[in-house]
Amino acid sequence: MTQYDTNNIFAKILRGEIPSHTVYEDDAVIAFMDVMPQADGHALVVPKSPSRNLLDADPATLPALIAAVQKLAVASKKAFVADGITIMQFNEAPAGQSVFHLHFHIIPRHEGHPMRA
Ligand code: D5M
Repeated sequence: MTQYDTNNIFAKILRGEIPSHTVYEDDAVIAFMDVMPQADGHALVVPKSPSRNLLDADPATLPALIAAVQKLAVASKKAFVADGITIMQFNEAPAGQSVFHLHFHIIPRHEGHPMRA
C-alpha cells in the first residue's frame, strides 16, 4: 500500500497553509468548494484524519465521515435548488484520484444539465 503523503494539497488546506472556500466544518471533516467544479456548487468533503483514500481509511472514522457527506448532500440540494446530487469518490490514480487525501465530491445536479468534463 502506498504511504500517505503529508504534503498533499488537502493536508495543506487542513493545516491552514493554503486557502480554501470552506463551507462546513465539524470535529471530523471540513468541506470546501472544488476549484475545478464539474457543475455549479461542486464541493468536497474531506476528513481531518489522514488517509490516502477509502482503501486505507480507519473504519472507526467512517461513520462521522459518511454522516457529514449526507449532511452536505442534503444542504447542497437545498442551497442549489438541485434535482439530485452526485457523490463521487476515487481510489488511486487509475481510478481517477488526483489528490491523495480521502475526499468525497458532492455535486448538485439539475434536470437537463450534464456535468462538465
Ligand atoms: O479530484 C480532486 C479534486 O480536487 C479536483 O476536482 C480538483 C480539486 N482541487 C484540487 N486542488 C484544490 C484546491 N486547492 N482547492 C479545492 N479543490 C481542489 P480527485 O480526482 O477526486 O482526486
